[in-house]
Amino acid sequence: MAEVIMGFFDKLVKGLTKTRDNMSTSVNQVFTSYDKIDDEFYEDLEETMIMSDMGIRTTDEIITNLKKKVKEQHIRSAAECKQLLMDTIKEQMRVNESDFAFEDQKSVLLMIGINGVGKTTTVGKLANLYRKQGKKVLIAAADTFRAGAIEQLVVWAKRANVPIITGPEGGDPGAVVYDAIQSAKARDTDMLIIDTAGRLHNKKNLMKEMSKIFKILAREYGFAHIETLLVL
Ligand SMILES: Nc1nc2c(ncn2[C@@H]2O[C@H](COP(=O)(O)OP(=O)(O)O)[C@@H](O)[C@H]2O)c(=O)[nH]1
Ligand SMILES: [Mg+2]
Repeated sequence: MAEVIMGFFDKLVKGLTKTRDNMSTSVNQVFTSYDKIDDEFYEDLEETMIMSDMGIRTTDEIITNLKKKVKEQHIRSAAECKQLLMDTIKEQMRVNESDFAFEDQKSVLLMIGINGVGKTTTVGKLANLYRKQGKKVLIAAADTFRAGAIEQLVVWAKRANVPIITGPEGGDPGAVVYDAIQSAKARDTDMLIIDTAGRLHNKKNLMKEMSKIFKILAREYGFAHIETLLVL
């Protein structure tokens, strides 16, 4: 049983390498440290989940749902509560069918996230996936900031057999997006995938650049659905 549970937590945070070990070990520790379910147990669990980067709001929702279930099902031992927690987290993570509706209409995928998280790689993989599904895909290399970023994306575009719009290194990403939109219209593109430079929210000029990209998209390509993908 312990193995199954560990396996579940491992799967849950797969990819979040930093979180994975921390989360599965520490959450399991909470369950083994308490016999009874009391306020202290919930507090400890909540704290552990927040410390594992589950996010305060998500943790709060999960704990609230968990408490409700524990009450309804008259659960008393912490061990029994563990399965309930897993079920609750699973429910919380369920993705709605409508969340992927953008795949069936003219869409823009805007890849954002900090440096080195895998934005460019994801652009390449998604481009390949959608092209294989028979969609007309176009890539825009709007990361003009990092040296080598454009060439890296050109390689991915070639591999995926998808056209790409680039601009000069150090150039205006807004201009690349503008060109890409014109090209997408001319080609009747289904999926325009925009790679952007990694940025932190506290870098003012890079955030300004992002709002400019949004403005251009709204003005020039207003009929397309814009899906922002935050790569973590
Ligand atoms: N292990 C692993 N490495 C990845 C993954 N995605 C990207 N990488 C690697 O992480 C590094 C940064 O990826 P990149 O796509 O350039 O990140 P970006 O800066 O966000 O565009 C590269 O060396 C990639 O090969 C992934 O899913 N798993
Ligand atoms: Mg990149």
